[in-house]
Amino acid sequence: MTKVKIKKNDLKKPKNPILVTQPTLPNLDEFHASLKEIWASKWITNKGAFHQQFELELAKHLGVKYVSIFNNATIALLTALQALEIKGEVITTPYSFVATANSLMWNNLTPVFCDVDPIYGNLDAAKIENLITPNTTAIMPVHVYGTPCDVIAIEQVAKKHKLKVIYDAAHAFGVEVNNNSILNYGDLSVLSFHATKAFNTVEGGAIICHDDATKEKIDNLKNFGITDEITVVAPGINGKVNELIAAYGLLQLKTIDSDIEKCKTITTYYKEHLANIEGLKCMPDIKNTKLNYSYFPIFIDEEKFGMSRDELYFKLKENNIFGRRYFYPLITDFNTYKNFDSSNLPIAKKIASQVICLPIYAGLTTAEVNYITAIINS
Ligand code: T4K
Repeated sequence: MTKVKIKKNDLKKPKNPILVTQPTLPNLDEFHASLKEIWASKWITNKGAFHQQFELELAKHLGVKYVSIFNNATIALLTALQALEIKGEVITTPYSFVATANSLMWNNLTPVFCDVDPIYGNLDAAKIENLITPNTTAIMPVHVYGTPCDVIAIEQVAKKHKLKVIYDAAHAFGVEVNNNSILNYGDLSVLSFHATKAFNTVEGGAIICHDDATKEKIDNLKNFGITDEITVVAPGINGKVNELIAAYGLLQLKTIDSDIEKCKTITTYYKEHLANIEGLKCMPDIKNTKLNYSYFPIFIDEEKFGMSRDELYFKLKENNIFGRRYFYPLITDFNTYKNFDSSNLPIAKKIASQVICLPIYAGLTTAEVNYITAIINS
């Protein structure tokens, strides 16, 4: 095996910490111009002009029919479940951010945790059917790191058992398979626009749906369930987005494509410079798929690598590199979820013990990526 050659200069410790991610912010002058408009109109929230324009432009950009923007993805997930009137048990993944399972608990639903595939960490579609009971009503998979789930296999099992599918697509902004948005699969998909995501509106999220009746229902639910001045049709929530954030989001659409391109270049660089390291695996490329490259997970096999995942994680920290162990611990390892069955999750347990997400964001410099890979190689 040929390892990458390290030059002495590559190992020079940077002055500032290299964080796992860093948001791109819109041009401040342009944002200021939008703020001036908002100040003049005095319309600052509740479906203003920027809000409406942002939803339309997002739908166009993503190649989907309907977008309902939210103040964050967690509230959007709660609302998605409420909109489809999901009851009983929902099959989901333990290998995700805790918000996925929390959204089920907030709706008094029972999460049933299914194991994941060993390469990409997504819900293993072949293992869903075994977990279906008469109380199962839905599946909530996650396109973890923005890698598409096996949407066709999930659709087949859902159709067969008349289950709804709600994708937690928090990581999947702009992801496409065969030139079709991944958000067009399932009954609903939920995006996150948190500061740490590929596309950010500081905090934010969206539900993607495929018909106008569902869009209207979701819009009502995010506005307390109010349909007109004297009517409340359901115990909705406040999931609204204000005009400042909608204006910020509109500007973000200008730079998202070039940001994704930059992250793609960094991914290629990482893959080249971390190839041929015994016991370190990167995620393989996937054919006909457009990713957003907002995460770069590596998986450490302690025996072959000669160091445990945690040893490497802390070694990187000592060297000013702040990767993150997304998604460790597994959701089922949190105290809140200790009572749910986790006996059949060997793959999820294994990858959660091996993963480190390395820093990746549009502003990460070649010198920084060089330094990170040199430290790992050394
Ligand atoms: N479903 C999934 C699968 C998710 O991953 C998430 C969120 C959700 C649902 C829920 O979406 P939201 O309701 O949040 O829209 C972060 C995020 O807070 C969270 O949104 C995200 N997933 C999760 C994977 O990661 P932390 O605890 O890692 O964030 P924090 O504050 O440690 O930030 C990480 C790094 O990002 C920092 O080291 C530096 C950088 N950073 C962060 C912020 C907030 C910045 O440079 N600037 C910033 O403003 O949870």
